[in-house]
Amino acid sequence: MHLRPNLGIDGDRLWSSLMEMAKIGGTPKGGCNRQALTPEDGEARALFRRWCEAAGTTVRIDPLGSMFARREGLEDLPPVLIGSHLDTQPTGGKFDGVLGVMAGLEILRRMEEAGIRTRRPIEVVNWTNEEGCRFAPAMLASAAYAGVLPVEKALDTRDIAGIRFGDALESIGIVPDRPLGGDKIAAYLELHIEQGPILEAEGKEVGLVTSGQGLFWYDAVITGFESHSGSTPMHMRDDALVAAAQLIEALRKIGTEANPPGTATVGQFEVFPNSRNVIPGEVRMTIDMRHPDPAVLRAMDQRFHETVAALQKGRIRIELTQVAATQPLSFDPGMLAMLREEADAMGISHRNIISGAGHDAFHMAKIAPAALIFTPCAGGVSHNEAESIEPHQAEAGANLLMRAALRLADMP
Ligand code: HGY
Ligand code: MN
Ligand code: MN
Repeated sequence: MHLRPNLGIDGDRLWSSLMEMAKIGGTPKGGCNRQALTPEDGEARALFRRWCEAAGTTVRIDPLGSMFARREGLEDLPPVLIGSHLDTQPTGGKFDGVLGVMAGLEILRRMEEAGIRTRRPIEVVNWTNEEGCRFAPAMLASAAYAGVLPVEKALDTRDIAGIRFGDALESIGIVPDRPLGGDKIAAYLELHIEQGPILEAEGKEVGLVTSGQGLFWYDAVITGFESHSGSTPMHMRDDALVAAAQLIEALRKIGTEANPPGTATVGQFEVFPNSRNVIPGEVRMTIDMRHPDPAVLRAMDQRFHETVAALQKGRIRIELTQVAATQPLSFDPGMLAMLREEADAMGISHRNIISGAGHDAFHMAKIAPAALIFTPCAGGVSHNEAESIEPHQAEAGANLLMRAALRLADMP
């Protein structure tokens, strides 16, 4: 067992890599628009590959484009994976996902320059399409890796413009050279910003995620009957937009009135024919419901379906397609205890926390001992160009991630 020098990451190098990566798809308001499999994502992947290869690792790509930067171990044992994602929301921030991938890269760089070789290999993963904004569901590639989403289904998903995932992969020159999933892994670690206000409000340096909310996603197509806005009497209408508005208000109540409250959101919305003097004949919208308790999430889902049924009057029809059904999950208590020990050894403040957002770690927890570490973020703001963290917060999180990774990678 190596007695490890009290190794710390290079916080300045981590921060400058974050700022460098943020330039790719950078927006005028200081955020990032680097959606999955766009040319910007392709540019970010090329930069990440260059950095990983310069840090002495080999980079392999799986059939869904996820990137695995591997540092060999002393023995050919199942690896420790450190992952997150480089794709962003259309008006995303600089740190959602990117912090975890850059922190993993920093660990590889630090090990290379310190000449550290752990028993087990360590692989840093950039998961394709974690956000789920361009292609649904979110966490698509880690779901396929964990065997909960068939790879063909993933390759056939289409974005709002009808572009197929598999074709988008090819369009940015991705050539897989590694099978999907498959080999056993020893453990999975992820560092991510909290995307909520708790750590900052309590002045805690890191959050140890005990469990994550479940999430149900639906696409809804609401059809009514198009007709003239001026000559159609109110009592003779089947207005798809009015039905959509009633469903949106019902969802707000479903989220608010759950006990304890959950979340319910309509994020994407399209009206057809979208003409000011035509009664809308069709609305396409997305539904995102979440709750940490499986029974309450089921009850929310039940109430949602009852609402949909009740709205189908006259010529109003509502067609639902479920695009995601991730159950609430709890993380491995042994991994949490290890993180607590390492955080205490570092003398950093921490608290247990539930994840409101979904993460690739949710799927990886199904196939290996997994842990998710949160850092504070300003005002809890995320999925917003104003998302921001402090360099010392990134450093503390990355140091805990490295201690955990080195300890796990040296386990017998
Ligand atoms: O939707 C989520 O929670 C994540 O941002 N993909
Ligand atoms: Mn994320
Ligand atoms: Mn996100």
